[in-house]
Amino acid sequence: MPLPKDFIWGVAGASYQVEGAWNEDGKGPSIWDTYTHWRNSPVHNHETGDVACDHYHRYKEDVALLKEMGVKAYRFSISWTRILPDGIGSVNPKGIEFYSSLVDELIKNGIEPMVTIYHWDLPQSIFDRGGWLNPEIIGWFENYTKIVVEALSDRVKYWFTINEPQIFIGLGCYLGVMAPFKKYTDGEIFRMSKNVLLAHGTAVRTIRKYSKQEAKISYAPTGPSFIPDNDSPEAIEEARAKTFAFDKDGYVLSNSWWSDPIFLRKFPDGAKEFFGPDFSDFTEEEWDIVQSPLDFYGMNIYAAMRDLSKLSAAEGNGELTGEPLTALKWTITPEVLYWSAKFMHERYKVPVMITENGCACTDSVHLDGKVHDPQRIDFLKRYIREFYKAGEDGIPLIGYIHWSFMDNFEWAEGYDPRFGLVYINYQTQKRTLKDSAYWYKEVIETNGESLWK
Ligand code: PNW
Repeated sequence: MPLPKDFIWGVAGASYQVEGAWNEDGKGPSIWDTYTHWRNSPVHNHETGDVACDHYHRYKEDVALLKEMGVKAYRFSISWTRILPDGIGSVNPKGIEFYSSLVDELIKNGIEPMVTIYHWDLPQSIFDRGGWLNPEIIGWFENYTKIVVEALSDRVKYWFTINEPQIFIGLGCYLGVMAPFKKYTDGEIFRMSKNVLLAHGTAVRTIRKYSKQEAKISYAPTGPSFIPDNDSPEAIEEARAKTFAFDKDGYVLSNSWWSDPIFLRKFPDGAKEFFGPDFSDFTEEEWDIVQSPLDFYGMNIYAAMRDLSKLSAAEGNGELTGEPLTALKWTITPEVLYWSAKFMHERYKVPVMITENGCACTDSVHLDGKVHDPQRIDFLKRYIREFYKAGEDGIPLIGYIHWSFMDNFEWAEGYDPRFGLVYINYQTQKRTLKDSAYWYKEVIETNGESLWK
């Protein structure tokens, strides 16, 4: 059976991207609040998450939509500054109340809540104290995690510590194209990375210690995934090697930079030499924390990387001429779900869950009042079939979580890219299920069998 009977079909979102209510009921500011309000904000059209999908006020309506779609799980993130307005110090009861009510509503409707503790909305006051560069953040994150686990773990079983360190450190602090839109040196990125890894591991231990039920824990990394050019063992080996390469120019975006420490108790080969005097190893005690066992491997995955050196036709950005692209111009490469599931499982030896996958399309409400999105249906059918094939090859697969539940604030790109199965009219907040939502419903009902018709 390629997909087990209890395979988890879900959808995802994240606090800053959907909630709105940015300063309501005692919520403190995060770096995304600060930088989107900045007069030099680099975000598309100076858009902000102030209102977003107004999910904070409409969560009951939204859970009803999840139910209508038949999803089994909803992956959402907690806003640190709703719980702790200053990141540390006193707890905001209204923040706890919101997430507790959301969890109740999900459970009442038979939907498994899955919590991401950190999806990039760092408290501004913690950023002011040095953010991820300050080792005290490990204890602050531990304290925040403990509060959330104590409040929700009687009903929440699935936890993700952090979402995509590749992006919040890599794109946020290395390339500087996401909040805090700042470029740090390699030495600083090295220290930040160690703090992130220790905060992650400490959070895993905190969840295990305080959870009121047996928890299932992972994190949700992304990273450059390569697919073989052909079926030969050499091509497969090459793709595998590139997927885990410590790339000097893009190490912070890589898979191995984050997952080798967590699963293999080591920095990737080449790291020590690259950082030189900036390198300092973890102590054995710290390695124990970083390597705290996880129950499965979460993968946020959208497109395969290309080997630029092999693309004679390619100039610049390395796309093949006329290659199929999504509305964000990400390449459509379905096999990436097959190969990544295989490569990650072989290396890290745990079952695999797709924690994000999907595409941006230029959706609109058609004259008949519906949102027809055949491109998304075709995209998903191709991608999920490949994941299914990995199951047929014996890779243990435990879930597929689509990004995203509804259209939302796509970070620096603002509201243009629409990733949702639910269309949002941002002027009226009217929600409309897209054709793909009904298509997904059938995939869920048949546990994937309808993918093949
Ligand atoms: C993920 N890339 O981010 C995030 O987890 C989501 O919050 C986001 O909305 C979603 O994917 C769609 O972008 C990524 O440049 C951002 O390769 C950028 C990349 C990958 C993932």
